[in-house]
Amino acid sequence: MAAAALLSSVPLTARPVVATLSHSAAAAHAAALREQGFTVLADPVVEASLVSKAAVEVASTLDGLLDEVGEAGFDPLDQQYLFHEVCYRQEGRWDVRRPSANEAPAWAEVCETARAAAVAPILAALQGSESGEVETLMSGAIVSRAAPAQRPHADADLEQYEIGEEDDTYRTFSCFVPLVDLHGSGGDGTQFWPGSHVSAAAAEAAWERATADGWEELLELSPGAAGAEAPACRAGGVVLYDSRTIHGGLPSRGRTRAIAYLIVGTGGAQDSNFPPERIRDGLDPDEFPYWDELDFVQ
Ligand SMILES: O=C(O)CCC(=O)C(=O)O
Repeated sequence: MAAAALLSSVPLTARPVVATLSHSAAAAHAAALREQGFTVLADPVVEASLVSKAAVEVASTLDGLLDEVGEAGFDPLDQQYLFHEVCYRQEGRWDVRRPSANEAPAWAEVCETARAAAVAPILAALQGSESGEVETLMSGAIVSRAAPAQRPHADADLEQYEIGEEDDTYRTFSCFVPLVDLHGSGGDGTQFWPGSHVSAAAAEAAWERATADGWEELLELSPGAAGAEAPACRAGGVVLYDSRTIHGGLPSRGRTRAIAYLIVGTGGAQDSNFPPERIRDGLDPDEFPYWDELDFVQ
């Protein structure tokens, strides 16, 4: 179903929302989330001017952090590091923790708007009267700059599959709000393996297929060849996925690609993607590997 058809055209004035979801649209997104593990609001939910301001805040936050990482004695581009403020897990792809709303007001507003306009109504439709509090667990941005394809993975741990099979409310979800247009399988967005979230066995099978020998070369030639879907989404739209779904970032296409995100949990499920150690904690830079020393990067 085209995402545009899932949006009603009722303008809201209280928040910088372009359109809000009707009940039937929320139900359709909930069904996609339940069956495929992800759903997409391909047209903007957040106003373009707010998206542009958030993109500037994300870029300046990352640049400031890279300076700090360098001042602390690390190589901000060539070493792998995981800090409370920023994780550099894979070359060219940073996970930046969102600073306070005072420091990055537009970024915070983008996340809050997506939560109110998309996440809350879709999760209410998904979990109905069983739904308890939708807790925001984390908020940040993924920025890729000349990144290779990301190894497909799930964000959930094994416990989440196990408890989640017994308890339909025990879930975490990521809400991505791209700050640039994502152009689908030929672009530099995120690809998902539909249906891989339903059990640990399904996730493992999809992961095996997705990371079979030569997966990176295959992806460069033909994204989606390994059974994945890479949805297009305009800047300010939403890609909402169940953390158990196998997914991975596509290679960068000669530009900076920023995606603001929030992670929410229901039924008491928790998630944290940043460690407690801070850039200025005095860790020894010599203990951190360089990219060319690493054979396997998840
Ligand atoms: O960069 C992307 O498109 C996805 C990022 C992601 O899944 C991650 O960093 O875990």
